[in-house]
Amino acid sequence: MAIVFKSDPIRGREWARILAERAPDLEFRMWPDYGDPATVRYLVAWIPPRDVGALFPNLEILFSSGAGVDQLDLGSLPAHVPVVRMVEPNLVASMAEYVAMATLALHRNLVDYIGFQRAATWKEIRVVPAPQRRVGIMGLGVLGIASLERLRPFGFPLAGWSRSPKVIEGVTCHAGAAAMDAFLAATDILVCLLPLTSETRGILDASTFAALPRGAGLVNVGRGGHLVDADLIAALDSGQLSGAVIDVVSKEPPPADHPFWSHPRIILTPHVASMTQPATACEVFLANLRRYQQGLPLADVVDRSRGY
Ligand code: NDP
Ligand code: OXD
Repeated sequence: MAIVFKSDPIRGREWARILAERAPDLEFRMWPDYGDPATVRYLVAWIPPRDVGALFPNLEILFSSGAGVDQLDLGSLPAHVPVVRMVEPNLVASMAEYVAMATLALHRNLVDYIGFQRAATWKEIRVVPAPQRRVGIMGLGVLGIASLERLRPFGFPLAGWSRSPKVIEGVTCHAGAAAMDAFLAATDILVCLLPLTSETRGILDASTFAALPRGAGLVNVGRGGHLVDADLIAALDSGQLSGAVIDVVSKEPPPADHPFWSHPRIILTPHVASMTQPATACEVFLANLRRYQQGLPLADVVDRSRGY
């Protein structure tokens, strides 16, 4: 039974070592050395090969090596092959940690203080108590909920927005397009943790920014395609937004002349909010595979009709 790994090769070598110990029945092959394609049953990939169904005619499951699946062209994948996304404890924990870091950076005016330091200016900004800073998360999935839990001890009023209604203790939950403006109007720091779909592409645009209170902050850890870059720059330059922490951009890395590199009110990180860790990813992968091999339903299967 062969599994092909087509993602970061450094972490792939760790997968190979762990699976050799834990699952000797699986023959691990690293892309592009996939051997006899007819023997490949499972594929772990960030971007699968083109025409994967023709290349691996006996493929049974495609595992995304990340939590997001927008990088897969879901429509082009064989309809009978389930797509499983990566939900593993370290990936979830590191996202919650990053969201807490970014929220605190905006809350405690780090964007301003970095500028003041560069200008050798000793200047204080009055501290806003956390109970007066409302944090709203778009996307109440695995990562959105974990991030809210991590933020809870700081005392921010917390809110969230999702497609279907949710009840989360201590979080004001809004659902659906009709509720978006009310959610935004009561959000001082907006965090995007949505999947990128045809419904959410470009959702962080001028109209969304205009619906936020003046001076709000933005954290985008979803995907670059959620954000209309020029609208962010305009909102920052006009003061409608006071700062942004951006982890994902449409083209990664962005070109040298991209305004995010040098904008004084943007903190940019290179898509590192969260990372799949081989040890815990292998555990989750194996548990899921063993369930499947026993005829039980797979966990974390992507709903292709929703796109996430
Ligand atoms: P989930 O699938 O668990 O949750 C997605 C959430 O978004 C759900 O609450 C869903 O609503 C909501 N949603 C989807 N579409 C809409 C819509 N049209 N309107 C309102 N809400 C919507 O995803 P995860 O939490 O696991 O991951 C979220 C995203 O985070 C990933 O897709 C990926 O893009 C990004 N990510 C970024 C990383 C980074 O390092 N920067 C790392 C990992 C992931 P409902 O609950 O009603 O279905
Ligand atoms: C993911 C990512 O989706 O790293 O897991 O972006």
